[in-house]
Amino acid sequence: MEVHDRLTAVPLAVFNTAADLDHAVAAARPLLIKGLLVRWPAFAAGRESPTALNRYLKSLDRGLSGTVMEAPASAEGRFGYGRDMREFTFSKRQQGISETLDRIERQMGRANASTVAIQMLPLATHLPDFIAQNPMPLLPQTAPLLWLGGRVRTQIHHDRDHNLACVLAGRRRFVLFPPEQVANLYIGPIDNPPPLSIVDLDAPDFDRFPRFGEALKAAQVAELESGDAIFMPRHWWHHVTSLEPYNAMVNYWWAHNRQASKIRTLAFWPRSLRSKTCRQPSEAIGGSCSIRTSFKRQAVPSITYPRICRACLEPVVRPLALRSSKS
Ligand SMILES: O=C(O)CCC(=O)C(=O)O
Repeated sequence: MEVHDRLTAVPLAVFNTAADLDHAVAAARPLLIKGLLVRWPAFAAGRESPTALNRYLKSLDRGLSGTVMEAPASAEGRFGYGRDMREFTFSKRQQGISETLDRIERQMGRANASTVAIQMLPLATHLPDFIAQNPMPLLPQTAPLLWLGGRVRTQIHHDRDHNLACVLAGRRRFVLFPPEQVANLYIGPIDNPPPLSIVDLDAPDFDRFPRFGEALKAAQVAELESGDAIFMPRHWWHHVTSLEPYNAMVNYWWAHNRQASKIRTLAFWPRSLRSKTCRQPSEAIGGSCSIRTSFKRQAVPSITYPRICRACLEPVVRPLALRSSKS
């Protein structure tokens, strides 16, 4: 039995109006919405074949290059930290969208192929006609982003906005953890965004990461087929597995109030740092900080943050530093 087989399912919901989505936001609980996209031409093309969806997307391409991620075959689709937590398993390059779609299709089923993916591509700039042809009445003011690629495994992370993620082709498994599970997820360096968990969800090492078992007790899972969508409230941690050789999704990120969202995000980090202590508080403000993690007792090497992202962390680190210098 695999780890995700033991998890609680994300509850099902029917969304007809923007008000339904507002209720979900207020409840701050994830929901699975089946068949939300069935009227979209992009869904019909995705149902037909990868070639048909690629053909449709290429017909909308305005010729701008976009960010393309690529991980070597040895990473087995895992988009996360490399050996050194300052590096990732994947690289990023600017490339043409149509040529990348062709490349992703060519990689399907090829032995020892690297995993190529378009992630977070703003459709408003790159394929603007997609938006009118595939409208999302639940979020009429929000522009979607495109995620398309092979069997990608996106490591556990969180985002600061609410998310409506909609599968156009293939299948995607989402494993979600409530925000407060941060203490059990073993998050890596926060100055290397987005901070990711260092635990491999597919093969967790419970000797190194004993508290991850607690996180799994609170986790929820949903497997989306083409046409399905998932609502993820902001700050919910998530791991996403693209399950087919070709997978496509659009997502909508939104926050009702950007400023409030930023403040909430800043207020969030002290909770995750609560059980960590700054060894050199004065340096924490200046730029270099070594934060002893709470994992130390479990014989996990402490994570060193070599360069704190000062602008985003100062409001968080300064109170910790002051508290620590008084004691
Ligand atoms: O689909 C993926 O691989 C990642 C998606 C994701 O992280 C998101 O929608 O926030």
